[in-house]
Amino acid sequence: MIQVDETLAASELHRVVEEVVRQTPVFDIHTHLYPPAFGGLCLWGIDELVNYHYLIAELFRSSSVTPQEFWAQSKSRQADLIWDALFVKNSPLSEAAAGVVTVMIKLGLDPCRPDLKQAREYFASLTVEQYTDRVLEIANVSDLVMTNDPFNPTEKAAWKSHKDCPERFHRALRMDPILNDWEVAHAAMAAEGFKTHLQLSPQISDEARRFLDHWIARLSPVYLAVSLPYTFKYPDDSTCTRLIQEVVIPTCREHRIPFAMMIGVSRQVNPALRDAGDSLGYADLGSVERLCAENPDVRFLVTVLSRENQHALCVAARKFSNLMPFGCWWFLNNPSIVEEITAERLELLGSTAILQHSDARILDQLIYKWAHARRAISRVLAESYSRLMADGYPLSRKQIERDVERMFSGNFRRWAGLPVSTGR
Ligand code: HDL
Ligand code: ZN
Repeated sequence: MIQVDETLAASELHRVVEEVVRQTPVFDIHTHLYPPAFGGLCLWGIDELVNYHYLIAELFRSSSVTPQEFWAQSKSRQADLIWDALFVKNSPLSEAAAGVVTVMIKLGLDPCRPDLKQAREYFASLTVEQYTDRVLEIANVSDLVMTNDPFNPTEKAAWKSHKDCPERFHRALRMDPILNDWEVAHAAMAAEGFKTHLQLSPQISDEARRFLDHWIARLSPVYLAVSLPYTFKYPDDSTCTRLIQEVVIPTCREHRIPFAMMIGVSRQVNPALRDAGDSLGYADLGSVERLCAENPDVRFLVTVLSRENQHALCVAARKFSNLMPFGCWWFLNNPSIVEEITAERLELLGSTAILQHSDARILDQLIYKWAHARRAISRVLAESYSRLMADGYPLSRKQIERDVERMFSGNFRRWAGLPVSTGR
């Protein structure tokens, strides 16, 4: 007897969608996280969580503290200032503040305390190894991708000393200096013994490729990544264009790994805020279309920082099947915009996009970033299915499970050439 999968009743749709989205493990394809063995690079606990740069930016709107005064304080004193301004004297209404509340409540901590004493005692009782397993379990994250910057001295030292990196912590080779600041990048490579030079030539491009090959052998990255300013144009007469054509694309082609472009940053509009000092701009997506058209055998992962660009990215992905849109990045990772972007992706791309990544910098953030993302995605997905059912479509739970698994992990696994789970 062939198992006929039960057709869902409209009345149970929202409950089933919420349950499937909650129960489906996610492959988090862009984070700034590190495994416990990486020591100080692995950020966790309440003082790091409250010192997220999103909250630092918000502190200066809710207190008279100046950036200069703030940066002069210790990490715990900084956390106290943020806690008092954003969580005691005001309601944690922003997404970043609400996220801290979600984490605390899911860990059984009281988010209404006048200080961080209880939370600090809780984290003091844990090891980072225990906490890492706990967070990944609560967030239902099966795998995550790191951001590995070979130009960061601390990171370089960690890889040279062969720190333990569990398989579920996949690597991404981040190349910002190469494409955005060749003057700095070529000098750093030369200091490592690569025969690079400010003036590009075929020989210099070969040396830059040798540098990437060296780090690909060390990291086995699932993709090459770069964040690009909103002014990014391709092609033009810039060093960036030449390096994409002569170094990055040939490397992706040879190693058969995707090229991830995160486009739209307006770096350091307010340098006094440090990591919190970046803004955004509207980017030229024609540049992405031209790259995809020129390189049909290369797989591209693209996310953009401008809300308006996200719609254009969906249209571009309809034109090029080697273009994979991903995530609701940075200033877009707010429930109202996640719902809008998810709806336009389902309407324009069906289940073929990667709906979200966390961009978590602190381990604890996985708990809230994925709880909030799942809530927004469930709402929109249920709405899409309910329209189908209203037209008489006989939807089953198994279809929902298949669709969510594809958007939460299968699309990326196939894009990165990783084993795809055999399904349920
Ligand atoms: O360039 C990036 O990877 C961005 O995600 C930046 O790290 C940004 O500061 C950030 O944390 N966004 O969430
Ligand atoms: Zn990031």
